[in-house]
Order: sequence, then structure tokens, then C-alpha cells
Amino acid sequence: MDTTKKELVKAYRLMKSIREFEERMRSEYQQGKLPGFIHIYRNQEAIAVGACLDMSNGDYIASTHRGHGHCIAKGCDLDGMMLELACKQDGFCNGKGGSMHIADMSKGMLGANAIVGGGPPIAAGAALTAKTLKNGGVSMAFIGDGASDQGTVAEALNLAVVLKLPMIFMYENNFYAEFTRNPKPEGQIAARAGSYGMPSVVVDGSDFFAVHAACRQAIQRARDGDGPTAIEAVSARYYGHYEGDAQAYRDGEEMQRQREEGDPIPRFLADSRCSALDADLIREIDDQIQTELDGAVERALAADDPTPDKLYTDVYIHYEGVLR
Ligand SMILES: Cc1ncc(C[n+]2csc(CCOP(=O)(O)OP(=O)(O)O)c2C)c(N)n1
Ligand SMILES: [Mg+2]
Repeated sequence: MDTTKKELVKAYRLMKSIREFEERMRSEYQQGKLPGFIHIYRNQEAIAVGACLDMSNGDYIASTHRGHGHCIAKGCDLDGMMLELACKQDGFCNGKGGSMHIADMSKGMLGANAIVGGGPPIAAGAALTAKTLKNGGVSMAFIGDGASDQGTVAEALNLAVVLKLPMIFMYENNFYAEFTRNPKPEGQIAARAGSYGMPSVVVDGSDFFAVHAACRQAIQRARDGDGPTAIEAVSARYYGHYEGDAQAYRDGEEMQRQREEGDPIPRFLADSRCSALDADLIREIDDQIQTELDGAVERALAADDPTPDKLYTDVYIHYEGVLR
């Protein structure tokens, strides 16, 4: 599969933006400047970026509680995200969403979701919309290994096959659900999805090229009207379940090895297909990301909180006038 230089630059920029955005968030969070709970995506960046690279704003994704990478990969700008994570009134959801409920409809990002397994039925609905409107759109649900056992996921798998939906089930198997190691052997999640009657593959989630190739094929299949595909991308969680989790339940040596071997960014740059990305170009991109982040953090911390009179806005849809 050919990946153009433009695509490689975009992929690098997005993976590095996710990495740096989250590391900056961690630092601000540890200083008590960001509220709520955050779940860091580190070392899974190649999955979000490989998955979203062939999608446009007219395609949909439904994210998870570990959603910053999905947002950035789908094109959400860092400024709006940082404002939202700081719960400021100019954030994507006017400060009401924060990390776990952030959404940006203009980019087809249907939302992070604190309900484990909440995304796939939403993505199935979006896929049905695209199919009904015949607009060529596709829809993707990101699903953790823990979430893969939820009944909502089973329902979405079933509907996607029965209705031949333009949908991709993107499983991110990082082998942990909160503090519990997932006992399923690698490939079992994909096999279960396959048993519903859709093609299913297992890829190395640290390998951008493997993820991108599988997603390109699945997205094309969906656009061609051939129905859903399931992809199990295997990775290892880098940090704890949430920021602040010391991971005392993991073997330290094994974790260190997984952290090093599982880093998708040096692996991407070392690939011969990236030889066109010279050191000056990488430095330039890195500098641009830092400048963008400096501005985003400064603006977010200085921005206004939502005012008390906005307490009940953006919470419920008001149907008056809509259903007439
Ligand atoms: C319906 C529901 N059950 C339980 C929880 C608590 N919970 C939050 S995250 C999580 C684990 C999810 O694991 P996984 O799907 O593998 O995603 P990961 O955290 O590894 O990205 C659980 C059980 C929840 N938020 N929602
Ligand atoms: Mg997991």
C-alpha cells in the first residue's frame, strides 16, 4: 500500500500532537490546574491516527473514556480541546463535557463516553444515517478490550451485520480493563466479532502502517456498500488506568519493556517508508506543535468559566419546535 509523503507528514504530526498534548495535560493536571479524571492514551497513538487518516469530516467516530487521541486524530483543534478539558465556556461543549464527554460534531467526532461500551450503538446509528442518506459516509467505534464484553457491543455487531452498515469496529486491546488483566488470548476479540459474519483481522497497534492498511481496506469496503469490518489492534497500556494510578498490580520489568517496545513514534520514523521525513522537517513539526500547545494552555487557563446562568443549557435537548 502506498502512503504519500503528505500522508506521512500528517500521520507524524497527529501522533506527535497526541503525545505532546497529553503530556502537557498530565503536567497541568498534576499541578491541579485541570479538573476531573483523565485517562491517557500514550503508546496507542498509531491506532487512532491509522484509523482516522482516510476519514473526512463527513465520517463519524464514537470514542471511549480514553478519547483524547481519537479527537485529535479526527481533526479536533488543540485550542478547543484544551478549553474543554479545562471546562471553560468556549470549549467544544461549552465546558460541560470535559475529558470524558468531549465531542465535536463539526468533525464527525460524536463524543468520548464514560459508559464503557456506550460508543458502538451510537456509531451504528451514525452508520445507519449514512446508509439511509446514501452520502458515502462511514462510521467507526473505538472499543477497549474490557468494553468488548459488553452487551451493547454485541447488539451493535449484530445490527451492523443484519443491516450491512458502513461501519468499522476498532478494538483497542491494551490488555487491561481498569486494574484487571484481560485473560483473553490475542485475537479472541476479533474472532468473536468475526463470528457475527464480518471480516475480522488482528494488527499490531504500535505499527502505524499495519493499522492504516487494515483501516484503509475496511473503510473502502464500507464505502463500497459491503458492510462492516472488525479490527483488533494489539497494544500495551503505558500509564495507569487514570492519571494518578500507580499500577502496583503490574510487573514493573514487563511494563518497562512494553513501554519501550510499544512506542509507535520511533517505530514509525525508523520505517524505511519514512525516509523522506528528514530531521529538519521533524524538528519543524515538533516546534510548531510546542508553539500551538503553549498558546492553547495559556488561553485555556486564562479563559472564563461557564457562568451560573448556563447551568442547565447544553444538558438536555429541548424539543419544542423540533417535533412539529
Ligand atoms: C458500563 C460501565 N461499566 C463500568 C465502568 C467503569 N469502567 C471505566 S473504564 C473501565 C475499563 C475499560 O477497559 P477497556 O474497555 O479495556 O478500556 P481501556 O481503559 O483499557 O482503554 C471500567 C470497567 C463504566 N465506566 N461503565
Ligand atoms: Mg483495555
